[in-house]
Amino acid sequence: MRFLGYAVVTGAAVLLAACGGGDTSAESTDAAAPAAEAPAMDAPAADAGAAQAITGTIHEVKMLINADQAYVYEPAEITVKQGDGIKYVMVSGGPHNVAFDATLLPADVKTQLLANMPNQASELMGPMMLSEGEDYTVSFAGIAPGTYEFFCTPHLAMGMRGKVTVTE
Ligand SMILES: [Cu+2]
Repeated sequence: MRFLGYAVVTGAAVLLAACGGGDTSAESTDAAAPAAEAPAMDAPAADAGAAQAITGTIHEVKMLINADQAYVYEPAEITVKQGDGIKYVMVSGGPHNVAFDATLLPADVKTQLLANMPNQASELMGPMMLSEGEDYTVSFAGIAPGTYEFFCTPHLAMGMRGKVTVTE
């Protein structure tokens, strides 16, 4: 029985390109910001900014279990330019995913990441990847320069963490 199933759904990032908003730098609107963050858990910031598509390089970060039986992102630290993307690729030792801790992010970065991360399982948490070769791409377009930590939810306790530094 043959099964042509290898071309799994990997193109979610393409959908990000739909809402072309140009330069929506909403950073200097501090005048009218009541900071009354709605506690809505399931509202992915509909009014808070559109996804911005990757305009630069797509970097690859592997997710694997290494020879020391450690769960790692490889590389664990990466520098990208604003507008680049990171394609996280499941290699071994899954399930893995990519999640950001909202409490560690500046508000504007959180808002843009919420918009830029497709298929979130929950806030700022990408879907689980179980099969070798699965991937998940995050756009860092519109993300303010800085260093942001991410982690793998299933392996957080085992130290599976990474850092992305976004430069202009
Ligand atoms: Cu993991």
